[in-house]
Amino acid sequence: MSQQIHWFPGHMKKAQIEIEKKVKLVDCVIELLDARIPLASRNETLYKITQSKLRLVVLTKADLADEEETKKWEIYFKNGGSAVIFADLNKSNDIQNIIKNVEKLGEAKQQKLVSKGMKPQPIRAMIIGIPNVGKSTLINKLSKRHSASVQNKPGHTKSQQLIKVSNRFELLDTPGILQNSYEDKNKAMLLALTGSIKREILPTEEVAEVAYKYMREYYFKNLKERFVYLEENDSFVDAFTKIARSRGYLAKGVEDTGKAMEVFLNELKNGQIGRVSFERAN
Ligand SMILES: Nc1nc2c(ncn2[C@@H]2O[C@H](COP(=O)(O)OP(=O)(O)OP(=O)(O)O)[C@@H](O)[C@H]2O)c(=O)[nH]1
Ligand SMILES: [Mg+2]
Repeated sequence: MSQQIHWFPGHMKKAQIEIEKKVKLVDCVIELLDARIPLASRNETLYKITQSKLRLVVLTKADLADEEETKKWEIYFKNGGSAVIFADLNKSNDIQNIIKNVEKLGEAKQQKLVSKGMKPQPIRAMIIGIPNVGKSTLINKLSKRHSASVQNKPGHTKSQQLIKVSNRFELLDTPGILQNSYEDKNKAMLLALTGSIKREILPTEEVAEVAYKYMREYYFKNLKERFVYLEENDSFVDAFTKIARSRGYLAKGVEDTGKAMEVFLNELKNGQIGRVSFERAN
């Protein structure tokens, strides 16, 4: 596990410099983390740049994560001193909850201004997060103007914009940023599993093996529900041979396990193999 993964496109380096400048303009950061991998989806560089700001941690894609684990993660972040909520960004209640929590963080600023006889100012927030955690989705929902483009691909957003959410809440959009190297290959693996780095960066077979063994250990029920013919002691090779056979993926008459792995990883990423958390809270 000593191999390092380098993936840091030029526009991301530029964005990091941009964020360093813009962070001075905001009171608060809304840090989006993927609820399925709350630790691996935190960008430490971003975290450090924004450390002095008010922070709302939002565990996104909670609809795809294991509810029990998410509850534990919520406690974990609370214990670390952050305001934290989990959200399905496609649910309007959850969006309202985000707005409510950001406005709550802004109350102290408002009261301070009012007590000095000044006009209350909106809290200015910026969204931070690695690619694919839902930044554009959240901006779209908050602005209701569908001004930020949303796409299920890492590194899609490349520019920044300012959006007025309410009289009490202004928002600065920022693109996703990744660390330039991963000493921990497992972390890169987790980011590939959830779609925050391109999967081609790691060999499909390696990612599929890790994912399958993890699922077999923690979520065999989910596996069994989708692939009824799997048994708990199936080896990695046996399992994907069975999946390929059952789905009719054949190459020259032989089970195409590579195709089965690709499909498996896609279904896993999209929640078709049930709710899964890839990092455990304890
Ligand atoms: N199930 C689920 N899907 C979500 C949620 N939030 C976002 N998505 C989906 O995740 C994908 C990525 O969302 P984006 O909003 O484009 O993510 P982003 O952070 O802007 O990504 P970059 O622009 O690449 O940095 C899209 O397909 C969204 O529909 C969520 O809470 N639950
Ligand atoms: Mg985006």
